[in-house]
Amino acid sequence: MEKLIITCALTGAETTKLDNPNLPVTPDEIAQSAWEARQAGASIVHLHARLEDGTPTQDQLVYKAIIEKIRASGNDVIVQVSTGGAVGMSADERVQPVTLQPEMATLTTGSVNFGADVFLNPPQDIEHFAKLMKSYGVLPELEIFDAGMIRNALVLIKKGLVSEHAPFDLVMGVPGGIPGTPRDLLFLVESLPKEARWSVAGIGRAQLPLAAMAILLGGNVRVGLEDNVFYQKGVLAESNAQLVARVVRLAGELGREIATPQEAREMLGLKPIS
Ligand code: KMH
Ligand code: ZN
Repeated sequence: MEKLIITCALTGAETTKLDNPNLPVTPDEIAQSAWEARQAGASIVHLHARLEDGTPTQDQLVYKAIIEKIRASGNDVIVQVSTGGAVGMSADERVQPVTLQPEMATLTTGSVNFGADVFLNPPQDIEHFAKLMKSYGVLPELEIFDAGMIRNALVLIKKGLVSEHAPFDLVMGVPGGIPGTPRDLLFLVESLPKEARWSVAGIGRAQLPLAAMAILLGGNVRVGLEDNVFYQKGVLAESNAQLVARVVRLAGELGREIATPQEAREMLGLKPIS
C-alpha cells in the first residue's frame, strides 16, 4: 500500500474555544498547531481563519498571515485552504483564499443540510470555484458530504474543470450528510473511480473508527479539532497533534508507513517546495 497521508483540520469554522479551549484560533496559535501537527506526522494542514473575536472569516489577509507564519516557522507541510468557510457566507467571500495560490483548496461538490443550517453549494458556484482553482494552479480536494456529490465531482472532471488526479475527502457523520458508519464508508469508496486517491474525515465519534478503516483499506486520513474536539468519550483532545499522533500509532501497528509532506507532494502531483 502507498504511504499514509494524514491531513490535520486544525480549526474549522463552527467549533469554538468553549467547545475545546485547545482550539487554535489566532494566526500564531494556528501556525503553532500546524507545527505540532507536522511534527506528529501530518503532511497536510486544512486551514480556516478567524477574526480576533473568534468569528470565522475568509478574508485572504488573515489566511495570508496564517500561511506566512506557518512558513516562517520552517514548516514544510502542505497548505490546504478552506473554500467552505462557514455556513451562510457568500460564494465570493468563501473563494478569496484561492487567490493566494495555496497548494490546495477544498471544493465541496454539492449542498447538504448541516445541523440546523444548510451548507449551500449550487452548481454555478461549484463550477466558479473549480475554474478559479484551475486558473490559479491550486489543486482541489473534492469534499464529499453525501453520495450524490461523487457524481457531481465526476462531472467536473469530465468537463475538464478538475484534474482527474484530484483527491477525494469523504466527510462522514455531519448531521444532515452521510452517516459515519463502516457500511457507508465502503459504499462511498466503491462509488469512486478505481484509481482515485481518497481520505476520510469522520466527524465526532466517527473519527477514530473511520480512520482505522481507511488505514486498512488503503485510503488516507483526516483528523483534527475541526472535525472532533474529543480524544475519547468525555475527554477533550489536548491538541491537534494528539489526534495525529494516535493515527500514526495505529498506522504503525497496521503496517502503513507515514508520508512526509514532500512524499505527499509527489503522490499528489504537487511541485516540491524549496
Ligand atoms: N464549515 C463547513 C460549513 C471546507 O472547509 O471546505 C464547511 C467546511 C468545508 O468546513
Ligand atoms: Zn473545513
